[in-house]
Amino acid sequence: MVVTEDNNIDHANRIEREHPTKHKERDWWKKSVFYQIYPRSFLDSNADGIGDIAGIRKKLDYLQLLGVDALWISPIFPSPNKDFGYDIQDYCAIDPTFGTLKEFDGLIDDVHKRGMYIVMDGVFNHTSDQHPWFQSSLKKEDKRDWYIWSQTPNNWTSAFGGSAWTYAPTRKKWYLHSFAKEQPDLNWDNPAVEEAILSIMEFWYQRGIDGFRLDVFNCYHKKTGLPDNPKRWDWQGLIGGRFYSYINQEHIHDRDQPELMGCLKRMRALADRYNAVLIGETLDERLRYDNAAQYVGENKLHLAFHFQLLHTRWNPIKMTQACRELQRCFATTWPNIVLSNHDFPRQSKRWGAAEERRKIMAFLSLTQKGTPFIYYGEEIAMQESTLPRKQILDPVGKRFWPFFSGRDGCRTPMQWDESPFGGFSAFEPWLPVHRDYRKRNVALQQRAPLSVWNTYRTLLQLRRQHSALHSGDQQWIASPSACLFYRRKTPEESLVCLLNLGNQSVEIPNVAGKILYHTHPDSSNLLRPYEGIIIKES
Ligand code: TEU
Ligand code: CA
Repeated sequence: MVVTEDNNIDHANRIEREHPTKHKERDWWKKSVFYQIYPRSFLDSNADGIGDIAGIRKKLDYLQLLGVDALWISPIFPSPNKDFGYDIQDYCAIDPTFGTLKEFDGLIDDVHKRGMYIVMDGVFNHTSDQHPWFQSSLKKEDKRDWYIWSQTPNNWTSAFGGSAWTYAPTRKKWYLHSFAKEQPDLNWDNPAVEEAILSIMEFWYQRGIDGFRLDVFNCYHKKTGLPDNPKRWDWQGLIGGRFYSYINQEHIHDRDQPELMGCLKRMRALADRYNAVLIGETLDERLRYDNAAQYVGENKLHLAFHFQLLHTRWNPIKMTQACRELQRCFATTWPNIVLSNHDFPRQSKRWGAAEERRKIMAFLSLTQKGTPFIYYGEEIAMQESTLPRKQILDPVGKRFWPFFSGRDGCRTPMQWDESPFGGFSAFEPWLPVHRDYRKRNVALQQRAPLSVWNTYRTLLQLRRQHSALHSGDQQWIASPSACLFYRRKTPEESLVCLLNLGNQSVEIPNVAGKILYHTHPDSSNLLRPYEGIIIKES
């Protein structure tokens, strides 16, 4: 366990800090726009090439100016970094690379002073193999039943490729890991595990955080008896060999077990005491988002990621369908709109370099009903990096290159300005800054009125000013297939949003009212390719 003096400070200072729920409005998470920070890559304050908490604190003015409301910070807990923080060694401390607990308390306060919120990454399906719990389990000490051990491995496969089982000679048994072998799965059927995790969550709630993003929460429980998963044929399993072994079975026994509902209920009850939000990430290679939707609602999660749109290639018909599907899945709860994160190639790679596509997608994500998530760097349309093999750090990329070169490409340092290393650090960063940083950076885009950055900023301001955009219902209006037309409505106001993802101009429907916003610099009688318009109905 990595413990610094600061991490050891007694909790007296937190008592003097604001009561954790004081600043919060009910349902704050519905109105908020979240911004995901990958902390290693946001801003390095001490020139070691790795982003840190002090760096985030320096950029809070920036985030406030951009106009986001809440931050989700990828893991900052002590970690051997086999999966860059998603392998946690101590849940109640801060990795010294990122700073100290005291600095993190300072970050919480700074965020709250600005009327913003902060959410941590809860990686509770598995720990690091260096976590004292696993070390104790390995030695068959008191935590012996905290992980999943078996005399013989079954056929389950790891999401990172190959068998999900690794042999531990000390116990003469195999342990389960749904991801890397350094990420053993906790045994959630053991009530002591749930109790420990809940108290960790409370530790952070008491320090003032506003919620958790729950990493692969649908993997927590496993079917009793650990039966084999049925085989499934998927042609993609032929490409990339072992990596894709994961998709060649039906994951019916290693995920989505009924015990999960009880667990979520208890997690929610705790979160409610702090008016904290729970945002779940489901693991599902088949992208069945009605599956994610079942975990959202009363006694369950507030939000669950819906990655269908993110996984759709640039095809206006499929993309508009994905939006309808999203609204349908969460019609009685609340949708979440996510276009990028730290696991998938950036939009520029998936959807082409044209900036007008970034702008229309910003429009789509910030004007529909739901809670939007913006991944750092997308507000300047950062490009995906392609790294040579020897620079690949992501374990998935290392293992499966050249079939899959991993996730480093979307995790490169934030491009702040044109100074060396993009203003991210005074020292060579842990991953190289994308070579276009002199042409693409925050400073330049802030000065260019029609930049992607200014499009985000304007839309974020509008969203704040208009309750219909952040809280209204969404009603579909008939539209050509490459377009989405919808009305956002509260008792006070009604806004009609029109957007065209296609490459043909279409007629603008007859709406009585005045234009509140349009993505294009000039107006036209037609809705042009990649154009978005908001009309305030009279
Ligand atoms: O991700 C879940 C996950 O398995 C995929 O998104 C993953 O990136 C893919 O299978 C491999 O390409 C979560 C985290 O977001 C991810 O960063 C972690 O690596 C993973 O869980 C394990 O904690
Ligand atoms: Ca640093």
